[in-house]
Amino acid sequence: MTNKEEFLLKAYELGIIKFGNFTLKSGIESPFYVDLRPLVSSPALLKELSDHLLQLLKDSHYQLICGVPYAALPISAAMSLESGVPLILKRKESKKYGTKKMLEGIFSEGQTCVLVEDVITSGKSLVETVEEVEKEGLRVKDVAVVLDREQGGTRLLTEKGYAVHTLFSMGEVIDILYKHDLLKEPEVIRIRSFLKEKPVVRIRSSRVTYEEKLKFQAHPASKKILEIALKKKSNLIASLDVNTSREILDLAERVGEHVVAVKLHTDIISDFSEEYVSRLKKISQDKNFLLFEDRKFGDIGNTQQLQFEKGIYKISDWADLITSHVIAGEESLKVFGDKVGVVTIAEMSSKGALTDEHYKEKAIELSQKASNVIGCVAQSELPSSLLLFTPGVNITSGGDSKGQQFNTPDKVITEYHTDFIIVGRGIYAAARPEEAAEKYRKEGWDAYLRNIKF
Ligand code: S5P
Repeated sequence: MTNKEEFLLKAYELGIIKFGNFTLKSGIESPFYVDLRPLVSSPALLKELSDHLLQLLKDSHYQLICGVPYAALPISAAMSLESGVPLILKRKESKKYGTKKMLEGIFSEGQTCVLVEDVITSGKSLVETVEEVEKEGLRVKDVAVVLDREQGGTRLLTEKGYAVHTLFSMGEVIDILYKHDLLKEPEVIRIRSFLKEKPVVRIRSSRVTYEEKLKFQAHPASKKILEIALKKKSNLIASLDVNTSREILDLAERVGEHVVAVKLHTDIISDFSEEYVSRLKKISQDKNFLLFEDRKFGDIGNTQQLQFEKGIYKISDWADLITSHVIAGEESLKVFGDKVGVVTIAEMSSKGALTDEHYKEKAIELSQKASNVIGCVAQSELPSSLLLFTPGVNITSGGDSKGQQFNTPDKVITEYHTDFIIVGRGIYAAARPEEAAEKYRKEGWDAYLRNIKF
């Protein structure tokens, strides 16, 4: 048995590869799942892995080592300790304050840097990382990868002129595990046919289409909003932040045909009544859009439940979607039940918002666990299992005098992969709201189409 084979068997015992049915970040169903993070629990294996990778790079020249966050960070640190080649750290996103640095550590322009990645699939995120490192003035020629899922990534990087050194391909892993009786023949056949049928997941765009998203939605509200989006060719939500029921009903009539949902702040209406609710519901049925109450709940479960079901507004009686903060924890979201689609607030659009990276990560984690959460409000990309709702959208980018920061529809759809743009003043404060809504609908949909074409 080779050293490499021995290493794989020991790593397999740690649980780095699992077989079964898994939904990947991209929404694709995969018969296996690879996660190298358990390796950090075995210093001996981590050291062995770093030796193997350094061996792969023995003919390459490099002055720095950089791991792609997060899984490859301990691997690259071990390689640095073993080889004496200094490490640099790449941030997932540049610091918003202070130095705004993308890379941490000491380096100078023109130095050669090898990139280390745990698993390569389509290669798209790796290409992005390489380009970001190059933007900082470093030269990248070699990329070391522990496992190649054989789904187009190596080819993409090679075509771009990088030398990819992979320790294992998925085919090799299957062979080794089969040889040692750790995989049975039917499983091997299933995996091989998966690798054959889906050789390339997506190499030029990682944007998941609405059709693809629709396939893996479990909640009726997320299914409904995606179905409406496809039917109306719209990813627009109009936020009707006006104070009277007459104005809301009038706006809903005018913009209804262009939108997937109308977002409301019911507590700013001066003349709320049950009659208003039934008229609004009727318009939403006639024009086929959802009612989205932007209540931004943020209390303990018991209070949120009372606010949702009781009082004058009885939100639970009519809202298809609601927003909620996650500040009170997982249990507090359960009180909304499974009928309404909950959209959590992971990141806010206003200047100086406290929803930093750490908060956002926690909010996403919690949202992924909650069965009634269909997506998040955020200003950056989310895992594709959650729908991304982005407010602070206006064709005239800039902001207002109260902290709001605007981005254009094209920017949020292209850069954040936003699923639904939320437009308030851009529509309701326009001279002709129906024309403005049609304009935002078209801009939003065209930007989406541009992004899925490859
Ligand atoms: O972070 C956020 C979250 C929300 S839901 N930033 C926001 O602006 N919103 C809401 O989106 C806000 O309450 C308002 O109803 C709408 C934006 O309106 P606009 O007039 O600024 O487009």
